[in-house]
Amino acid sequence: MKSNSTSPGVGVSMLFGLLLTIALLSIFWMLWELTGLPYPPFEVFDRVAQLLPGSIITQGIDQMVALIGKLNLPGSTDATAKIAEKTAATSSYGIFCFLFSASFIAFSEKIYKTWIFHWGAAFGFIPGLVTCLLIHKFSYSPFVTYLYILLVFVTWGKALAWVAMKLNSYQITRLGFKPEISSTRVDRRKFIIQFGSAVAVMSVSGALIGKTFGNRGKKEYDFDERLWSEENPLPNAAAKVKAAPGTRPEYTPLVDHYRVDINTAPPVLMEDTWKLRITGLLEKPLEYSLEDIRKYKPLHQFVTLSCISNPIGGDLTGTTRWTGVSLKLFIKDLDLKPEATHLKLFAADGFYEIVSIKEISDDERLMLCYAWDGVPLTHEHGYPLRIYIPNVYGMKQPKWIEAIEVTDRWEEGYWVKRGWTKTGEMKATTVIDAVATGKVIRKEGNKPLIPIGGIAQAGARGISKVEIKIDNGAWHEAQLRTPISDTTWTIWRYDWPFKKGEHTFTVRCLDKEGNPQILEEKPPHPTGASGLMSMKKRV
Ligand SMILES: Nc1nc2c(c(=O)[nH]1)N[C@H]1C(S)=C(S)[C@@H](COP(=O)(O)O)O[C@H]1N2
Ligand SMILES: [Mo]
Repeated sequence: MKSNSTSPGVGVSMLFGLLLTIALLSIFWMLWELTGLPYPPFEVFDRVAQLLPGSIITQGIDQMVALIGKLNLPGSTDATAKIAEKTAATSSYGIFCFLFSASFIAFSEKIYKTWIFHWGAAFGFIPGLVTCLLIHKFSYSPFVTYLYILLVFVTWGKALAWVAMKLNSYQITRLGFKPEISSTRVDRRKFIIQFGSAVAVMSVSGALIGKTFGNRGKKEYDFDERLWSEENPLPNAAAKVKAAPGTRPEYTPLVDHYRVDINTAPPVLMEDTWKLRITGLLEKPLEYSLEDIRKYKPLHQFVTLSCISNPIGGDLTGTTRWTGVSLKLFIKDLDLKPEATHLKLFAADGFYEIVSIKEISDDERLMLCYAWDGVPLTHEHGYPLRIYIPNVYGMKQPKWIEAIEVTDRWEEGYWVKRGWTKTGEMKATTVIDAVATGKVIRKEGNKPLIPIGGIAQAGARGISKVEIKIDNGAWHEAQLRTPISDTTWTIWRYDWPFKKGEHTFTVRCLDKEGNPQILEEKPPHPTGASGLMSMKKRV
């Protein structure tokens, strides 16, 4: 049969490839919002990032944090980084699907003359399979998840075939795959407009439906209990030294706590199906529900958590009240074998870390934590269970823990394996949050003073001294506010008898063990940023 169809050219193929890709992604997006089924671009992006060598990822993170700092974008570093990740994930996955669908359409006339719907289904199956192989976080069972993805992709492949057929002006028969030239040639322009509008309507309404009805398996945690901080004063409420105006809140509002992890979208675990499985060197494997863990005497601790990627003066640090069970108490019930020395904690996103049992026995503060600020952890922050380890950066402290293996050896954790510090001990840092030029203090007969203030922290070592230098003058000791606890940051202030003009302010601190802050300027990789914060301001 001689074909007198006009096979779709490159431009038309690209246009339809794009439209079909938009349609595909908007269906995935909507169903993700509605049900919590995976949105493949995020999952594949995260998995590929995990499989790449650590150095590339580390550089990527460093550069992203640095770039966000430089661009001075509104909003917090972590939120901006997540938006950048989402955009990168969706566009790279989109490009893959686009190349795939556009080439299918472009070559449809030559290759897929017969059985085009079967070809389409087979073509859809391939990216579907690749996606399934890369997905590793499951809010539903793997079977349901794979079935869903393959189904969507096979249907998409058939839609590809249908479009190719229309564009080739093939006749659509009842069987649907007969490559005869239709007597009525498809008016391409009309088809483009119709199809384009259909996709536009579909993706806009899909996004709206998702936003309106979506709970993504309880994405946003609706706090049905009151936050602890709304009902209770902080333990140091009566402390004499008050923060200088403009200092960050001493207790971070829960919604503002920074978020850092390897997931574009956090794993969504459900209390009904979640269990903490404990295996390895114990008399017999055990399983705990969240309720079982909540039965232990709760331990409440005020904690400042910091990310090792936080540059000096950055916002990847926050303070809240953590509630959980002391690991020292918890492991008493595990019947550990005598040779047991370490716990390997596994998280739902593929993250893992190793904690020594000696450390647990020596320090009751290490805990498995299920609540922040009096309410269950949010999905972003590790629901249902995370660990707290004093004095180390967040990189050592898994969220979304679902299994513990009792072992007899130390191992490298997720980030250690990727070239970061083995110990992750927090470095002492001092930050200037405010030079409150608008809040001059005038006391009768005295020089007017400008309050300057910020935070200093040294993990669980505490801060014994903060000093500030203006221009090249002497170091002045700042006043320290009693911290909320031994494991939080300390607020400092210095009321400065100012001189007008432009000045440079530099701060440093001493931890309670007497170690001065490290002066050498270093980037976060591989052991955490060091150096003094310096800032210029016109007064
Ligand atoms: N499962 C899991 N836990 C994790 C991470 C992660 O990627 N996956 N990131 C860690 C890092 S690097 C930090 S800084 C803290 C941040 O905790 P937050 O997001 O609750 O502030 O979580 C830690 N725990
Ligand atoms: Mo981190």
